[in-house]
Amino acid sequence: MSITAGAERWVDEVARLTQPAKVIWADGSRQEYDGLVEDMLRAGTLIEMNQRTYPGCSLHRSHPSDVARTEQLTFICTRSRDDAGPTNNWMAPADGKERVGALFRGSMRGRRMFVIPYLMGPADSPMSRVGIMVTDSAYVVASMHIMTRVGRVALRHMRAPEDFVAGLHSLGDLSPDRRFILHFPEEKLVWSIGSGYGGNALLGKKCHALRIGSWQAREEGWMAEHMLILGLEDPEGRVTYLAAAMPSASGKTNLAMMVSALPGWRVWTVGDDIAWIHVDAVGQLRAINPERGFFGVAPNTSVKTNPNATTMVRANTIFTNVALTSDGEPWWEGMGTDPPPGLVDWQGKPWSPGGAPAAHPNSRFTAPVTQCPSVSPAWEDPQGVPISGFIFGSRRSRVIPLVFEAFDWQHGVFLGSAMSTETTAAITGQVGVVRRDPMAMIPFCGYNMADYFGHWLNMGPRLAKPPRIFRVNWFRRDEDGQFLWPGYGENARILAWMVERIRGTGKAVETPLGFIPTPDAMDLSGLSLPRERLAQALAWDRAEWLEALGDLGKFYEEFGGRLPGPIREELSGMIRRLGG
Ligand code: OXD
Ligand code: MN
Repeated sequence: MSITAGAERWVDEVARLTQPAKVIWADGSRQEYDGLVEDMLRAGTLIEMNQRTYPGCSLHRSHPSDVARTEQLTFICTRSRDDAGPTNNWMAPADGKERVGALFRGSMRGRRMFVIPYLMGPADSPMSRVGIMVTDSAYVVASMHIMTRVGRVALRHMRAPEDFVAGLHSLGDLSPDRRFILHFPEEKLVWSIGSGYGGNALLGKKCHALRIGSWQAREEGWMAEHMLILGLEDPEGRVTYLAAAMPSASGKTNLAMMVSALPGWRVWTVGDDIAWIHVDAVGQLRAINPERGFFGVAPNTSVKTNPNATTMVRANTIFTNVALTSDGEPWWEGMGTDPPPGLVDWQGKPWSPGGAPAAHPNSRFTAPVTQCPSVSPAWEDPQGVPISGFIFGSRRSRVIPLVFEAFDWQHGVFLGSAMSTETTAAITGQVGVVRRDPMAMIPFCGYNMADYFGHWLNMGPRLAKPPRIFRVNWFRRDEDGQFLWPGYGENARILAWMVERIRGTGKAVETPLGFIPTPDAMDLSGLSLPRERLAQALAWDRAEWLEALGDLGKFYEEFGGRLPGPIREELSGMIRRLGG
C-alpha cells in the first residue's frame, strides 16, 4: 500500500460529501502561490497593495462577521464528555458528524477543493507532524503556504498511511449560525465550516498544533503549548532559550522579536505562538516552532513596539482587515503615523476621524518567519532549542506583580494553572473581561484541563534540570490607568534577570508568592523609571491575593476529583503563607 493511500481514501470520502467541481492537490510551490494570488485578485477576494513599497503584499477583507476566533462555536468531540472537561464545549462525536455533516453535504458544489499536505515543524525533525487539510478557500491555501511547509516535504515525512491529522474546512455560507469548529482528537480529525478566519480556518495552527496536538502530546509524553520561543543572547554571546505562554493578542509576537533596550543583549526569534516541546535523551526539554510564518495582530505594531515586525511585513505579506491608504499601503491604529487623507477602512469604506477604528482591532499580517530580521539561526534545528525557562504572562491591570519566580516546578505549574487574563479582540465577544486562562491554553487545550495540569506535573520528574518558571504581567496599571512598566524593548531587563536566576546569580527576595527581584536586581541603566514606580509594579497585596485565590479555588472546583492533588496542595500552601 502506498504511503498516501490513507490520505487519498479520506480525500475521496470528503469529495463525495462536499461535491466539489474539481480537486487540486497543493504542491507548495511559488508558482502555485502566485497563481492563487492572481485568481484572488481577479475574483476580488484579494486587493493588490503598492508593489513598489510593499512588493508581493496584498489585502484580504473578510466577511464583517468573520474577524476573530469563535470559541462558543468550537467543540471538542470526545466519546466521554469528561475527557473534554468543563472548560471546553463538548459534542458527542456522532452528533457532531450528523449535525455538521449536514452542512458539509454539497458545501463545495461549484467550487475548487484544495488538498493541502502540510508539515508542522522543520523538515527531518523527529518532532514534526503531518497534516492533510482540505479547503475550498484560496485565501486559506495561500495562508497555509506561508504558515506551514506544504507539499512533498510533508508527504515525505509520513511514516505510515494513517500518520496524519485530517482537517476538513469549507467556507460554507460564512453564516455564524452555520459555523462550527469540531475536533475529534480520538480520530485525529478536525471539521471546520462557516469561517475563513485564520484561527478557525488555518487548521494547522490552533486546531492541529494545539487542540489535537495537546491530546497527542499527553498520550506520547511531550508538550504542545501556546508559547513563543526566543533565544536571549548576553553580552558574552551566550544564548539562553525561553518559552513564554501568553493569551492571544497579549504581546507574544512583540516579545518574540523584541529589540532589546538593554545594551549588549539581543533577542533571537524562534517562534511567536506555538511550541512543541520534547524531552531529549539526557532529560533536557527541547522546543520547535511547528509553524513557518507569523499570523500577527497588526494594530499597535510600530517602530516603537516591534521594529522587526514592521520590517518583516514590507514584502510577501497577506494583510487581513487592515485599513488601506490612497497609495495602496496598509495602515492601522498604533502604527505610529497619523491616518493619511483618503484612508479606506477595513470594510472598504472611506474613513473619517472620530469614528470606529480604521483597521479592525484584530486585523492581521501573515508573513514568513524567514523575513523576520531577528530570526534565530537555530529556528529550524530539527533537534529543537534547549529550553531553560518558562514564562507565564497575562494581561492584568491589578493584583499580579510585574515579575516573580516560582519556588520549583510544581509551584510553577500551579502558577500557570492560576492564570487569568483580560480578554482581547482576538476572540469574538466582550473585550477587557477577566477570565481564567491557565497557561494561556483555555481556548486550545484539547482535553480535560485537570489532566493537562497533571501532564505538566508529570513532566517535571522526567527532567534532569527542570526549567525555572516565571510569572510576568507587563500590563499592570496605576490608579490613573497608566501602565507602571514601559514594556516592549525594556522587557529585556526582566528577561536578563531571568537568565541570571537560571544561572544562580540573580537577586531576589522570598515572598509568599515566590521570588521577587530585589529593588537593585534588574539592570535599569538608561531607563528613567522612578524607583517607586518599579516598587509599585513589583508590589503584592495580601488581601487582594487572598481574594484572588478564593476565586481560583472556585475555578478548581469545576474539575472535581480530577484536579491533581499537588495543585490543590499548592493552593492551600499559598493561602497558608499569606496567613489566610
Ligand atoms: C492567535 C490567537 O491568532 O491566539 O494566535 O488567537
Ligand atoms: Mn495564539
